Amino acid sequence: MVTEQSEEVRASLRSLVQEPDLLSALEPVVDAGFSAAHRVDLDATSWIEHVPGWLQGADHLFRELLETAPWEQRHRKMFAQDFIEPRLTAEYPMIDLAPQPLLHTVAEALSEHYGVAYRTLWMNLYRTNRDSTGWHGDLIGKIQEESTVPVLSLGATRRFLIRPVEGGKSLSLKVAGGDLVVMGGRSQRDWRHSVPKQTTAAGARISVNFAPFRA
Ligand SMILES: O=C(O)CCC(=O)C(=O)O
Repeated sequence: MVTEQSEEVRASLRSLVQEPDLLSALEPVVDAGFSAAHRVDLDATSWIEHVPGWLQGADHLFRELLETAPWEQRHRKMFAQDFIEPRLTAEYPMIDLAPQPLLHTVAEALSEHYGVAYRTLWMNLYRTNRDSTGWHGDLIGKIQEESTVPVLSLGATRRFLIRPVEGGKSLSLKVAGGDLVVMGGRSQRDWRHSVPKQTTAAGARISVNFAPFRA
């Protein structure tokens, strides 16, 4: 269920935007050669790739999205109860229409490199260390056996976990602003990923998640 941007959401965005301006002096540039990419085979048919520092000067995009994306608070019904999701969410169903030109550049670089035409994106805003995403596979996994899902991180460093669908040991990546994490192969079917809450303080983080279509 989606609600309109409430005064509560607007107030929490204002408080984040008012954080001290830590904009890096670096202009935003993507590493089109993916030179720092490190791929891990999760099993014979699934993989995850971490590209540290893929977007140089990522603070500019972080700030722009914080201020201009259509953030909203979503709710979920589970067992007849209404749960407030522990994050804010925003979507650009058609990347071509997103008002931030850098998102177009990023999508084009990802499409070129991974051979997938990324046309849609959704974003999560983790306001503090208490915001999170629970274990899940993305909806594309219900439609395609194999997929390539890039997630661009902006802002604070958080842990990104992935573990087999049946449970067990998870692989943990420490993901910083400007890093790219890409899940490939059958990872949306056979694996589950999450961004857990943490006890140590963390500032705001935005994840930008790309897909070829809106699932
Ligand atoms: O925030 C992230 O890094 C992952 C987000 C995610 O898994 C999702 O929105 O489906």
